[in-house]
Parts: sequence; C-alpha cells; structure tokens
Amino acid sequence: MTTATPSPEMQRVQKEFLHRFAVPADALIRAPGRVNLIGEHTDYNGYPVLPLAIDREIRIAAIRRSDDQVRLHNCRRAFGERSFALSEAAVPFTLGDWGNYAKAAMIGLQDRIPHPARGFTALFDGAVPPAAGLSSSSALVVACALLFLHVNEVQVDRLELAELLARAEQFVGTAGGGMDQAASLLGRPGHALKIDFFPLRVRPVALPGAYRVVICNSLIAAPKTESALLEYNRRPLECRLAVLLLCRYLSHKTGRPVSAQRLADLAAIPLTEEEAASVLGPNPLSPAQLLDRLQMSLPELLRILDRAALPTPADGFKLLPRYLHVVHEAARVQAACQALEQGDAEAMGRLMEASHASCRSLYEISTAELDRLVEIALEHGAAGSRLTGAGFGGCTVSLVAREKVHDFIAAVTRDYYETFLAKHKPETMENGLPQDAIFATDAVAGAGLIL
Ligand code: NG1
Repeated sequence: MTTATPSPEMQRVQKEFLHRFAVPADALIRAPGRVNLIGEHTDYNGYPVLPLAIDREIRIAAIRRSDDQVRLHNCRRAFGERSFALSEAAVPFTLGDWGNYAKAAMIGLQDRIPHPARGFTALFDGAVPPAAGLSSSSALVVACALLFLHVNEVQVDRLELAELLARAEQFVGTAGGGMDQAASLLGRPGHALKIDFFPLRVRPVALPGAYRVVICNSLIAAPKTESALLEYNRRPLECRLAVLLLCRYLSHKTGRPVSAQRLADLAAIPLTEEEAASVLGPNPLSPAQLLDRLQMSLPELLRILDRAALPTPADGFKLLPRYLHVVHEAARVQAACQALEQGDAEAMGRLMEASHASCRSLYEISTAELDRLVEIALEHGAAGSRLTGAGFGGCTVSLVAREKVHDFIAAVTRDYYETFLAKHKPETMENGLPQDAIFATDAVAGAGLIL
C-alpha cells in the first residue's frame, strides 16, 4: 500500500467528509482510471493489452464502522446515497447503478474477509470521466475493494486482487476481461503496462519521454447499461463461438481432441487465414448455419456456453472479422512494446492507426465521431491516434510530441468540438466544452491507501 501526502483534490474530499459527518476520515484511497494504448478487446480472448494508469482518479475518504453496514455518499449530486448491509451485497441495485460497483468489490472479496466483516461510511469523488472508455467503473471497484480490505485489516497480493476483481466486476453484467482492474492496481509512473492474462502477468514498458498521451472524449457516451452493454457482450460471445468452431476443425485436422476456452489458447496450433476463413465463414452466419457448422443442437450449444438463451444479433454472427481483429491486434501489441522500447514513435503511430482501422471495420466498435476525431488528431500531427476502451463512443488516445501538445489541444478543440460536433451533435456542446473533454495525461502509480 502506498503512503503519500494527500493531493489538493484528495484534501478537498477529506475536508468535505469532516464537514458532512463531523468526524475526520480515517482512510483516504485513490484508484486511477486507465487508457489503453493498443490491444482492444484482446483481454477476454487471453491476448495481451498495453494500457497505462492515468492522472484522473476515484477518491474516497472513509471511516471504518463497527457493524456490517455500508454507506456510500458521493460529492457529485448525480450519484445519490446508497446503503446496504454486507449480507445483502449479492442483491444488485438496478442495472447501471453506481452502488453495484461497490457490491461487486464486496462479492469478489467475501471469501477473503474474516466474518463478521466490518462495513464503512465513505464519501466518493470521481474524476474519471464516466462512460468514456477510461474505466471509471473499474477504478470504483478497485477503490472500494482497497477500502473494504483496509477496514477489515486484510492484505491481498496485487496480482491476485486484480484477477479477483476482474471476475467480480462481471457482477454488474459486463462479460469483460481483466485489463482495467490490473491497470488501476498496478500502474507505474512513466510506464505503460504490457498485461498478459490467464495467468495475469504485468511488465512495465517505458513511454518515450519526448511524447505525451492525449485523451480526447468524443462526448458520445457509451454507458454499459443499454445498447452498449448488449453490443459489448456480443463480442465475447462471437469470439467464444469462433473458438468452438476452430476446436472442432483442429480436432479433425490433427486427429486429436483440441479443446480451448479462448482464442489465445489456440495460438500455438498452426492455422492459416484461408483455413480460418473456411471454418468461420461465410460472414455473417445465421443461427441455423452456426449450429450446422458446429454439428450441434441449440440445447447442446447452450449447455456448453452455460447460458439459458442464445442472443442472436439481427445482422448475424460475425465470427471471421472478429477473429481476424483479435489475432492481428494481439500481434500489434507485441510490436507496440518493441516500438516503445526502441523509442520509435512513428512505428507506434502506424500500429495505432492499423488498430483503429481494425476496430472500425472488423470489430465494428467505432463511431463516426471517433473516426473523425482520429482523422483530426492525425491531421494535427499526432504520431498515432485510435479509439480506446470498449468503443461505441467514449475517447480516443493520441501520442503527441511533447512540444506540440498545447497547439494540438487547441487545434482539436477547434476542429472537432467547436466545428464538427457543434454542427453534427449540437446537444453535446450546449453548455460549452465540458471539463476534461481533452487532456494530456502522465502515466501514474496504481491505486493505494494514502492515510
Ligand atoms: P472499458 O473501456 O472500461 O469499458 C472494456 C472492458 C475491458 C476490455 C475493453 C476493450 C470491462 C470492465 N472492461 O473496457 O476488459 O475488454 O472494454 O478492450 O468490462
């Protein structure tokens, strides 16, 4: 756990806590959001990612309680007060409610905390832009988990905690991977993190000092509650179906049973793109074509998937493009680590562009606004630019030469927010440019306890 002087922002939360509850907080906790440089939708497929922890964080001031009650307060009025007993943590609030992220942390840790567990009264302040692909949700889960461990005087190894919390966050309904919790917990100043999964491994990769990471919010929100949740969860399902078809094919080809959970589990078995196309095509596949190719009945498939129903996208299952994105994106992550290690920002930039193109056309997670934002960033001298995070809205990440950052931010503000967005989505700019719509960030240390 980190010990440091509270930042001015943290001191404000500390003061507000004293003001509201008339007792000083006995715990201060911070958990950063993250931005992913490259490696999108690879984590749940078992392939690596390359994010960094950013200097926008969730902050908590709290006191330990002697009972098992959890009281959640928020400095931001949009997030109402929530309370529950620890014994009720498994019963979720409504979909998308902020209290569910706290509950997810408690559920993830329930086996680690001696009973009777103690609760807390906590005041939150969130400076990670929400629904923007910057992992505000995982920062919240991580912060709550560290607080819960602290009030119960339990220590858990960071890597283990990141794995536990990745599984726990699925409680909120997202079939996500483990990138966000690991980045928030294990961030390293000045470094991106090459994160591998199953088992979780983290290697810091130094960022080139002559460049800064700039985050631009498209201001199209992608909350994981409605269509963005369905669209997100569709991708892991399509990848899982691709795994089933490939296993069937490879078993036949090699004459031995091949079984796998994720695409990365098949990486060591030679397979050409032509073979993949013949196994996973035609694109898209109807449910009937899928079952026919799998030589399975629907109940058999549902049993394997451990699901009650098969959500069928109106435009069919797009297994081949999803597969192609994931395997190429995984190779780009390896190449990106090398490019960063050699300080080759141009090579890194080319990889980011290829990643964005693949996210747009193969994984179909971009939007017209994200595409325009990437174009504008490149026009104004970014070495590389791409959408970041789950997609369907949210932010882009750009690599910009340090001395150009100021002019870059001014040019993107003018061309994207004040010109493009003001014309195409005027409602997003009604109250002027929101705070933190565009900012340069340093890579910061992972989450920790300050007091
Ligand atoms: P964000 O951008 O925080 O919604 C999601 C997943 C990640 C990863 C990325 C896409 C969660 C909590 N996070 O991130 O695991 O799959 O999308 O690369 O589900």
